[in-house]
Amino acid sequence: LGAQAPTLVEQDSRSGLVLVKNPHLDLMEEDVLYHLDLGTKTHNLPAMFGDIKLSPDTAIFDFQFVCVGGSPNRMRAFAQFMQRELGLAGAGEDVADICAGSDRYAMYRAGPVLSISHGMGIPSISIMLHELIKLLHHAKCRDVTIIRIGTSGGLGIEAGSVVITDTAVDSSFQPRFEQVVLDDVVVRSTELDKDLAEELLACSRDIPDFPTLIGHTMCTYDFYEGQGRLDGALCSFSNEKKLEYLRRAYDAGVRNIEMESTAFAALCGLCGLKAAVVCVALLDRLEGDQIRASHEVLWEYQQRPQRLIAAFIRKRLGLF
Ligand code: R2B
Ligand code: URA
Repeated sequence: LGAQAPTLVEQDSRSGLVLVKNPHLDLMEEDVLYHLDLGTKTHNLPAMFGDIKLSPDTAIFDFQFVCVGGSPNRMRAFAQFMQRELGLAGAGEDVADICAGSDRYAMYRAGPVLSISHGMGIPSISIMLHELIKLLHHAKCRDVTIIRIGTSGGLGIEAGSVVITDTAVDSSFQPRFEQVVLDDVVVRSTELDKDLAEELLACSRDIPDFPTLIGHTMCTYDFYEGQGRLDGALCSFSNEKKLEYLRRAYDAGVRNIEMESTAFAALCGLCGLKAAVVCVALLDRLEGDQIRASHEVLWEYQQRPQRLIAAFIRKRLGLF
């Protein structure tokens, strides 16, 4: 799978730099990151995104954490939460949207943490990731760890559980992502970083208030028919067929279902970025299709991946 696919970009294993392996980019005088409203001529990307100091007394941290998630508001709240968690100057104040000139995506920075929204579905996250990876390359960022924090439908697990993905699989439970390139279908591997998943699971043991587990995550192209829901505008299958499919998914190791993980794993993997997917389950799909929990309950569920990632980042930075 991955070995046959062309490597477009990769993080250099010695320098830790993100290297863009697209020969065309070198020939371009300027790179406009259109959907982020950033560019190599209009912005000083190394100054905006380079190494940072947490405080005047601490060393420069030569690594960055990039966190991505679907909703712009949630990713702003996450940046504010990280500002407080890391004791950064300006904690409690509003954070500025680095992509304010574009209403496609929102991006916030809290010290060594970049928090970016990616919208819903594979096409939306793919566009964002191409531009984000080029941004990390232009800014000369090193040793980047990238984590998707999101929501999902659980499979045979309690609502509110947090799933750390070991492998992202497609609707046939295969660890692959198919990208159409010109008129070819290129198959890419969706393997994620196993050590990172274990490190995250170890962090979860310090947070006893919700269950956290490692499992496969199924990624679909649709929320309704694509996830076997009976409550869309169209439905051509019975409740029995739906449950038979979801039980097969469970038996194949799938513990949650969402809409971005295969593309995220494939792109980040080819780029050599260490990547993880951490999603809370909003419901158990073996019990129903509609998300009926109150706003308060859903809001608290969505904090859970954020709390786990905050614990992980604090630990990595030596701030216990
Ligand atoms: C999880 O939640 C969204 C759909 O409600 C989608 O972006 C996903 O992956
Ligand atoms: N997101 C999904 O993609 N599916 C769900 O069931 C819930 C959230």
